[in-house]
Amino acid sequence: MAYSDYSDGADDMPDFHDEGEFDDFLNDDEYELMNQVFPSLKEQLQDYQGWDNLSLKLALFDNGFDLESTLAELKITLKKKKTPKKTVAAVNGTDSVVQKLSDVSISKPIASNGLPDWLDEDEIENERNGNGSDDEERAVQRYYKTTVPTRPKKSQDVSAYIKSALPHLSFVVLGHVDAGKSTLMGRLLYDLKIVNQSQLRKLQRESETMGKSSFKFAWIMDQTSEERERGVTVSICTSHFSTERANFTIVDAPGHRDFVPNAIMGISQADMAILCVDCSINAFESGFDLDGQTKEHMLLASSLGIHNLIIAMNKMDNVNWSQQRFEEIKSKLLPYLIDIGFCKDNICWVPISGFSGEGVHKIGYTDDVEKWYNGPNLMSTLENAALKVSKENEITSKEDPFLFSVLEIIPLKKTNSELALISGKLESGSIQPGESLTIYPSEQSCIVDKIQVGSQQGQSTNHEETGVAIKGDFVTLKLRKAYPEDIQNGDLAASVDYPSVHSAQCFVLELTTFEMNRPLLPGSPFILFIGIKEQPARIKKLISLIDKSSNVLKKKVRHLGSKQRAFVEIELIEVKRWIPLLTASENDRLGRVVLRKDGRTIAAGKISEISQ
Ligand SMILES: Nc1nc2c(ncn2[C@@H]2O[C@H](COP(=O)(O)OP(=O)(O)OP(=O)(O)O)[C@@H](O)[C@H]2O)c(=O)[nH]1
Ligand SMILES: [Mg+2]
Repeated sequence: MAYSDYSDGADDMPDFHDEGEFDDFLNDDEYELMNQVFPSLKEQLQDYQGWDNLSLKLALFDNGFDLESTLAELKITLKKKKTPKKTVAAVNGTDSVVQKLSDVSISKPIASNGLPDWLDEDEIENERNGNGSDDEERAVQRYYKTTVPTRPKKSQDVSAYIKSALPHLSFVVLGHVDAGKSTLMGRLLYDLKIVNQSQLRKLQRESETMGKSSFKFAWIMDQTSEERERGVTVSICTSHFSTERANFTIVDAPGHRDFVPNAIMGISQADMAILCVDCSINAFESGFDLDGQTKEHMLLASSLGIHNLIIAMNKMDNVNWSQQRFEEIKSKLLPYLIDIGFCKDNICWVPISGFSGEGVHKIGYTDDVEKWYNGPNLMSTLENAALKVSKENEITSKEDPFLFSVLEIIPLKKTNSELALISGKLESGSIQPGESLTIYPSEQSCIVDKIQVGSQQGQSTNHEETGVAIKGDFVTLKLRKAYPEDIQNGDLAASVDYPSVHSAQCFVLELTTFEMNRPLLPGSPFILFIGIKEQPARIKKLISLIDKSSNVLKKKVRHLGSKQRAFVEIELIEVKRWIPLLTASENDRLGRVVLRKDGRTIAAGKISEISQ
């Protein structure tokens, strides 16, 4: 039957409520044809408004799937969009528009009493005077991209450095709201004397005044008035500290369901996770069952490439340090963790009370507890984990290319020296002062002048300069020949000869869906979380259903239901600023994404192919 024959019967067609219903109406041949012509039609109508997927598909159907005649017909009826005004300093055709996420605090500043102490004298003078360049908008051609690396100022042997340096571990603290995450981290910083007695007394007085004395340790991490009044963590709080055996970066995440996007940001910065579990009667159950965040946080951690877990079995004081309760929770939690991809040998279970301190660092277990638990306390477990992670890094850091996630841009007043201070995490490889890097998506090549341990903002015991930074380190880079106004949180820096940082609108994901209320269809919109960025996107095409080993099971896919795996083409929408993309085979952590819709995590995926 000729396709035009169908259009004759169009009068008999039912009313379709959505694209999915219409797809179901098509027979297999029509469906195949539709998938061939529909993407081109959509692309050619990008400059037009007033259409949706269903109306385009109906028009194609009416025109016997003929692209040219459908286009001609639609161009008469649809209105042309107004051309958007381009902002200057657009590189790659990218509009430099302030991204939504830059408003979200990713690390709370401690009271800043001046300028970074490692600017040169003349730079400090410029900062104080606000000297420097004019307000002229910068032109595209001022960005300079090179592919020829520069040599370090004082070249150091990276292997020898890795062997001699203390290991560094970053960990995110996850768990259901009120599980005691911030209290536990506050207690840890107090035990480590990063917070002293008089500071804690002050917090105690202030929290008592507000009738919230049980939050005195949590307030070490929860510093905004909103967080203190509500008694919940909202944004992530980063802190750096050192022990004799290792350097650490804490990322305290919020447990409340409204702030899951911030928890995702925290996970994307961490090497491993502590899951804080409230062992009180019924509390574990309400955090674990139904819509509790225990499961969602663990699913996110596993999907975003975290392999090592410490389960902080917290509030054991509330259950009289009962071994039976400890084992009961473990027996419910462990099968779930294994089911979502964690390995039993990579999970440590530590009984603690963050509030009273037993099992954290300074305060030991009572004799009664030692009768059934003889493992290390939380701090020793963290140090062991740091050694394990640094052993893994030893093999990889030296050979791998330099990749760096920008987490903060430290604001400077105007200078005329093309200077930028950026804090972030080394995701791969190493860097030394004197070496060059390119920042994406603005594609500006800069020279690293100095490297400082930790971040300028956030609480830290160590702001020393270093001659080398390696994978896993959190550092602040002082850059020359940089344009900080075109660097944003979530940008990516790579060695100048790194071949493949893309900024594409479409890419292919190897996707795993979770429990969903509605199936995913071509055109289904969602929010894509990638690193510390979030971006509206939609399903462009369901390519094939696959099994656990990524073997193709079925090529023609109309819907994707809960707990299925598929190759899926994704299209970014409402792009305000291009996102630098890497495939999961280029970098396992940076190539992972999470999909959320209506406040729920619906799927996770690895980028397998990026369209040019
Ligand atoms: N009994 C007891 N109470 C605790 C313990 N740890 C925390 N709490 C209490 O639990 C409440 C919540 O503590 P937070 O530290 O704010 O919990 P959180 O997990 O950080 O909460 P969100 O960040 O909002 O998800 C506070 O009243 C704490 O005093 C503990 O070990 N034992
Ligand atoms: Mg908290």
